[in-house]
Amino acid sequence: MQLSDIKNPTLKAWLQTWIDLCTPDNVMICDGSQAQYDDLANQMVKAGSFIKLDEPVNSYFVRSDPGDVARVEGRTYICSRKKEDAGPTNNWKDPVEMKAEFNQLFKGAMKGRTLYIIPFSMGPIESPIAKYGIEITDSAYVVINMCIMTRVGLEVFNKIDKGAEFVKCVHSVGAPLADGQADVPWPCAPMDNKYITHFPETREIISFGSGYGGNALLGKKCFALRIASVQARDEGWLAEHMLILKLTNPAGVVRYIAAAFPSACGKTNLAMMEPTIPGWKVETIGDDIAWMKFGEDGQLYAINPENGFFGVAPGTSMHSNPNAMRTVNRGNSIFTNAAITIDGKVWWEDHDANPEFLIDWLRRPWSKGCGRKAAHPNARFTTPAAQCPVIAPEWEDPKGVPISAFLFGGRRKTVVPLVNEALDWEHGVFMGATMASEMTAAAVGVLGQLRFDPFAMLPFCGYNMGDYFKHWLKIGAYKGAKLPKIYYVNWFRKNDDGKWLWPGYGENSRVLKWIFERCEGTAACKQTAIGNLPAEGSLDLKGLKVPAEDQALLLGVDTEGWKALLPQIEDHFAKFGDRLPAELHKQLEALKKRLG
Ligand code: OXD
Ligand code: MN
Repeated sequence: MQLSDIKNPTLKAWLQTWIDLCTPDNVMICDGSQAQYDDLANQMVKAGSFIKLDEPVNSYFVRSDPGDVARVEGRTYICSRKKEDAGPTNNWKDPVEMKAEFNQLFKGAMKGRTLYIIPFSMGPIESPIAKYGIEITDSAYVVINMCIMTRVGLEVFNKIDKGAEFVKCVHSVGAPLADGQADVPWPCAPMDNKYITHFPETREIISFGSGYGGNALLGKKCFALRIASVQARDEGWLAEHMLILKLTNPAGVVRYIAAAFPSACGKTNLAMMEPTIPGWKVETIGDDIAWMKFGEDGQLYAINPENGFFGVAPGTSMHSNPNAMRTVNRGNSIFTNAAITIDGKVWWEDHDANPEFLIDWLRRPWSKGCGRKAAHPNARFTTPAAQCPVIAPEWEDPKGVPISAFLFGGRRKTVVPLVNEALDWEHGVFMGATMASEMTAAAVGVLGQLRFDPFAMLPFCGYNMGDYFKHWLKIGAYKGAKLPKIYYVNWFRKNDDGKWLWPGYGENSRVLKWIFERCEGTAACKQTAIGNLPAEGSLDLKGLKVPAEDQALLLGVDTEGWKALLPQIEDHFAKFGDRLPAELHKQLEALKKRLG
């Protein structure tokens, strides 16, 4: 397909404006075909950016620039017309000024490069919940990853021709090539010249200077969360940073659960887990993002808008996530910032292989016991969802799957129990609004620092988070709604000696079982000051050696610890000023009172 074949006048004019500004050497339309994908990957191998792996099949190894390894929240902006619409948790820039700056930055930015046009669908293309986008990029790495992570195809142009809305996504690595200048394996711009910007009113995304997934694969965080959260607010649905899993009990009864955890807190592991309790089955619908709309029956139906997994590699093993290992081992995957063995296989910390020597992600020789990490802690695999051995057969059902429960959680060494059921929807929204977690390597920042991350959406909400809380409350008031129950879970509790209290991974199925049985109305709970905790004996701990004193910490209320958290919650809420819904103040006061 040629540029001249594009008929839609709005699309044509928009593309032409960017082509004129960026002055690429070539323009190519991506059709999502295997032939195009292979061709681009081969070009990347020839250029020295990709290494083709011997194993798994059809897979590539790539190292980024050392300064371009994670999402850059400090360089991420919501360019709403009014600053207060971006809210206190987002960086803001005036949209007119930002566009003027981009007119300079993008001038000739793609010189020496190809401008790729990627038509993509978020969600199965025929789903009433799906949305479409067009990404312009000058990075073949981005094209290849978008082909795994989204549904790339020329049918999207037909949808746009028929009047479907599309999100305009523009990306450049921000590294034009002068005549005769040699390229580098991973072109990008310096940190203070990176911009990840969102224009919520006009549904546009413009990203400059980074090739890292969360900054450059614009279908993911930028569209499916930041822009989609605004669309969801305007249209009455939910776009959330949530995995979706299917849970089947031994009698064959199915329930679907969606769970919000901050980045690198185990969403992929939970979505693909192998339950340790006999007869229970977990299958995957999605591992990172859920889009949910009310069905006619009043239930919330969820789709996974993505087509692949962009998972954190370090820590992934046959122990922690055997199904993720099986998925990547089927090939067709991209490994970014892992280490490579002498015989051409990928490796990362906690990988099941035990090599003596490696070349690390910074191209340095590495030997076992040298004391350095071989892979970057945010090394990633990009792999097709369809090849996950536990992908649910209905994962692409256009109407989505009905959600029975929402889980919120994060990394909390102290205070927060293993599982806690919200007293009602409003209390559940309070739980989501007060979520906090210790920071991980998925974003540039201070590792381990506790930060409030409401609904795991702190870096991803495209508008004022006070209004976002209001939107969740409004969803709860939807006429005829059969609302999911809400739970707060914490797999990461430690004792005073720093030892994990809960084994996690497949054993988390015990918590899922309790939640399932709460939804069925068959498991007992005890009402406490903080919510409904499992009643004595109702959480299945059969065959698990968790000492009684650890159980008491995991399943009890640390009243003093909760009281100590209250001032922090007050400070957190104060940030939202009068945009914080009164219901959340009321919930905080009620919690204080219950704690005594
Ligand atoms: C991700 C993230 O890549 O949350 O999913 O950073
Ligand atoms: Mn994520």
